Amino acid sequence: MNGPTDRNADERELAEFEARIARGEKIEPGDWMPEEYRQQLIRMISQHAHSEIVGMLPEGAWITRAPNLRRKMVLLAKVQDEAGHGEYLYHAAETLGPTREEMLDDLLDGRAKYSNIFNYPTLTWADIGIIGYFVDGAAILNQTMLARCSSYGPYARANVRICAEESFHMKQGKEMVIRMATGTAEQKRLVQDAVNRWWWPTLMMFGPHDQHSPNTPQLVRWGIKTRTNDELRQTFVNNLVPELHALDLEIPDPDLHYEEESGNWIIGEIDWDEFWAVIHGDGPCNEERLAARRRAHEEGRWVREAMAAYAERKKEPERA
Ligand code: BYC
Repeated sequence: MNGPTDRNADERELAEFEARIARGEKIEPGDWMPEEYRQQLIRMISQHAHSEIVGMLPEGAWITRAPNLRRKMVLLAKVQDEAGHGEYLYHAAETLGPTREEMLDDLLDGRAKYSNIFNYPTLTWADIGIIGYFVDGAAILNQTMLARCSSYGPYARANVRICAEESFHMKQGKEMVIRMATGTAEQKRLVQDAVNRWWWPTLMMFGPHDQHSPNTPQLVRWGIKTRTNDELRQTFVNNLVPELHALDLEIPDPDLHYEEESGNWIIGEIDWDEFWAVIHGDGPCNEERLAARRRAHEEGRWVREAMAAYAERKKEPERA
């Protein structure tokens, strides 16, 4: 049990830690940090890493069906970038203690969460445009905040690189949506159908309403998040609605309206039952996504074993 002297020392460390955050300093690996801060970061960064590598799957399914070589090359590059984002993020999380193997086991055993959005199917080519435009657009808003403000150095720096690449991803998706929305009647129909299916799940990406978000107060207190789930969601809606109207695309929300006094587009109620079901493993594609990750992990086993054997051999003294 901690005596009064230990408690005073802990309080002094906590006060100094919070003062560093208030001064805008970054916390670096090895610095003193409260255990809850470390655990919150492991939770958030590992979920983010899992989202990147699971997020490769719905788009990866369309690489062989891209309509031309240019689109195929762009999509390949995007999916490869996402693998890279997973790399930066697993490395950032490893600085806090867990190994990559432990984090991957949590994902493959179904214990870890990853973004709700990747549990929906990509039914048509238009979905690839909408993922870039909506999903990467939502991700950029959230990750720009984390890049600028997250108090943990390795996570903030990983997000700087991720955002640079996400901005290219978003632009290629937006360009596809503009081309399809202003193309043939069939292209317009496909893109409208994709908007209808992806609108609500994208809004859920920002997380539950602030009053139902248990983690936000602690994350804001320690400078990991600087804007709440509802604030970011509102900014996203305000940016996107006029753009969709300009493309003559309908938004599947009969309650959507503009509020003069706040200058906000106000959305109808999100189906939170759907959100909670999806993030607890019961969405349209959860089983399929985890099965694909497990298969990839098994199929890559020989590569990991070969690399480990090679590293062992390199340690041996040179044979004459
Ligand atoms: N999906 O207290 P709350 C990408 C969970 S990848 C699933 O508000 P917090 C991309 C939450 O974890 C984008 N679960 O949480 C990749 C918590 O459960 P636990 C991924 C969600 O942390 C490939 C519970 O609900 N981005 O862009 O304050 C291709 C209560 O939530 C979700 C990141 O991961 C969700 N959407 O806020 C293309 C960014 N929302 O853990 C694109 C980093 C909430 O207590 N993460 N939950 O059991 C964050 O910014 C925050 O963690 C969140 C949630 C805003 C997501």
